[in-house]
Amino acid sequence: MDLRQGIGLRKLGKTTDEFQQDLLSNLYYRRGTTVESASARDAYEALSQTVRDHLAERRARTAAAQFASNPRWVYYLSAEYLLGAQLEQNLLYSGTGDLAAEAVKALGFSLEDLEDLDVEPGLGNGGLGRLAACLVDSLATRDIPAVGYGIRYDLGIFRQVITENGQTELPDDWAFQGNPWEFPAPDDRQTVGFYGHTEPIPGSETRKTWVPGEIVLGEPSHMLVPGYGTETVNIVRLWSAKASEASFDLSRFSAGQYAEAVQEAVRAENISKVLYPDDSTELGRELRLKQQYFLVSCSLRDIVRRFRLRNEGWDTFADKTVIQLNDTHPTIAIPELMRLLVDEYEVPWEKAWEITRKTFAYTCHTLLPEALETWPVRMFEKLLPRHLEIIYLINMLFLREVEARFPGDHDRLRRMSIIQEEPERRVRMAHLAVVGTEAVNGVAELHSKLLRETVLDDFAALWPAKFQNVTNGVSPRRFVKLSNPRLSDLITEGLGDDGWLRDLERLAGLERLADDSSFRERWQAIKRANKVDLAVGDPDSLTDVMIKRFHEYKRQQLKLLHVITLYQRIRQNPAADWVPRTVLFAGKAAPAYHAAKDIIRLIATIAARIEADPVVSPYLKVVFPSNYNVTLAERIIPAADLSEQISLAGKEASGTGNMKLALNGAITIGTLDGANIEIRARVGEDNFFLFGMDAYEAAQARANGYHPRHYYERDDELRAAMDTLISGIFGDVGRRVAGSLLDWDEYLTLGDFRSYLESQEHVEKTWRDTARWTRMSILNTAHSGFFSADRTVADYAARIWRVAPVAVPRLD
Ligand code: F58
Repeated sequence: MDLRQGIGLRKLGKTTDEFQQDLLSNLYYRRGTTVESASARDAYEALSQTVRDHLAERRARTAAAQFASNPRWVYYLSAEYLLGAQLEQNLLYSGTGDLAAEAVKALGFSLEDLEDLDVEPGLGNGGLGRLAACLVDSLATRDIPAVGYGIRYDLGIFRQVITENGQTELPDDWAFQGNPWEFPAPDDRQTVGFYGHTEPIPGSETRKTWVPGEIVLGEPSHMLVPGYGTETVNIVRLWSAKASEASFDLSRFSAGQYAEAVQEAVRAENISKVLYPDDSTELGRELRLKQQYFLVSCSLRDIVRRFRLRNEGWDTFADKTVIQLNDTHPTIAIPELMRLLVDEYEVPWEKAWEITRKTFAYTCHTLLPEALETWPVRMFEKLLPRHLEIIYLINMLFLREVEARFPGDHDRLRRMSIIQEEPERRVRMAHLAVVGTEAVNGVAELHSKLLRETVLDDFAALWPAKFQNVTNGVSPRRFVKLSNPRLSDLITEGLGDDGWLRDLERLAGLERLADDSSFRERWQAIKRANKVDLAVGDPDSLTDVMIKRFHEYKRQQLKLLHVITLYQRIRQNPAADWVPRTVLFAGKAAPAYHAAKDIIRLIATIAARIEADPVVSPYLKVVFPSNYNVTLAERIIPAADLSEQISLAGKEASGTGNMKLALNGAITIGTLDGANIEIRARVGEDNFFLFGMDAYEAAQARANGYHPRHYYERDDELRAAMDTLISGIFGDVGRRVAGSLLDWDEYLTLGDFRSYLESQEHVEKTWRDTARWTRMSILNTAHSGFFSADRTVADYAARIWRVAPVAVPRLD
């Protein structure tokens, strides 16, 4: 029997009866219960295990096929993954949905009941974390041998509760009731060092011994990542920190000081306790740096372990390994690989550096200077003394290279150094990431261009070929098929088959149906039905959604000024023919980001005011559902008519919510920022509501001195909206928000106000012509095929990773 080929595996139920049998066996033998006494949770667990078995069997075959082909592996290193709920996805990807529905019905439950028990692991903040999840999905769908590495935080992104007082945060103990989707792999546990000191190795200039002062264990567990319409099942491997035995102070234990004895152990396990809820602004917390190194050290040792299974020499390491750094959070991997190669495996420094540079690639996700990570040299020195030495050496050799190219240009050396000197010495992680990688990419055309022209211009001058663009994408399975089943069915009917789910450009075939009035009516009826399901407002009103993290650069405050203006217009002229609107905001603010939390609170206050106003409330409603996450996004996106993408141009790296909404037939109102530009280019100018300054105009406006009062004084409606805030009728929070817009506002909100309002008037005019609106909606979907994460992964595979698919043979 050839176990490697999976021939020895138990046959899994492919008929309703067989599936039922498997489910019952899980109920009896794994849950230890009976049909009569099974709770919904028992049924959920047994079902999850049954579905998981189908994927596990494919996983076994995948591992065998991938190992046999000895490919170049893609290792995706990311501090965050927002995977979304697993049950529904895994039912779809394993093709067991119908079997499961029947089987659980016989137990007295519905699939929907059980799906409600499926908790999403919120192991990320926002776009960056969700992108990681979409990319691993597409890697598997494209049959690319890959492993995603991350941290298994005990507490994910906080649960948000919205009241009239704004946002409050509660802990997200997501795995409290267990997580049926993960496989612990304690045998692959790794040991991670921190602190301590280094010692020279006699006879070697570059090698050192690091003697850590603290040892922590990393225990992996993995979640299965199935591809869609293929056999491949990859994994995401998540690390949990565990105390090593050495961290229990045995002398204290035997002296009866139990609490003191375990203190160290508790400290060790805190490393993977909680996800930092920051978005785009960094706090220089040591625990966060510890998390980063913990992820990196465990993952690199695992990667090296996998490489060494084959007994190949280090010469082939980079041919068999590419490590993608999802932003700078895992950048310590660069000095860590150098340390492993030079100190532990005795590879000469030059050789090790060549291997390292060929192994890594770096994706940048921001343009905000304050979001570029730097760490105090002092903290680094204490926590990772050997890594700092290696960084110094990398920097010295790098600066020599710069000096050779630009002799005597001291200012350039200062700007490009990995070490920032003023006002305090810090390690610039983005510089380290550029120096230590073969490729650097931005996440949308404009973003990649601005990286080359501004933030990383000196590096682009030195190494122009290193800089690339890979525009983001999203999973059409999760964000169309699963979230919008009605629309998916109509698309499949319109195109003749469901091939679009693996080849999203085929949506272009819908174009010819945009002029078919009966197709349009069905399209529109689906949007309405989705709004009825969402149940936040009148399904016939224009559903205007702004769903994303709260950040001043994203300008929720601009949307709020629009809402206030609409409120005032309606009050002044209640009898006019108003377009009814439901404005939906959703999103979290970093708990310490007071300005963003003020905006949330102001929205909640104004929503209540409008609700209580009998004159305005028939036409305008503002809703703010709590706890925006992947699951909630999947409900809101299918119901959206209008997609708000209104960041100041030059600030949003890409956006991915913009893509999900366009794919679901929402029409964008947006600036020329991030991927909005590419969306507009594809769906067509006529099917996109454009407003505002472009990135160059915004930069110029800022350089020439932006004067918000200029706009305030010249625009009566703007002044009226601002004056209501200033008057204090919405409390101090209104005053504070208005104040920040009238002072120095980095995001030029008032400067774009009039253009935004005019564009919104254009929206309303268009909305009144239902046939025209629906046509635009269909064309948005039809021309958004480019924004599939499958295309993103194909781009990375061809241009950055240079990897090819490995097909996993089917069983029968
Ligand atoms: C986002 N970044 C970008 N960062 O803002 C967005 O434009 C882009 O579409 C997306 O990445 C994917 O490329 C983002 O989500 C974070 O959440 C970081 C979390 C860790 C601290 C710093 C911000």
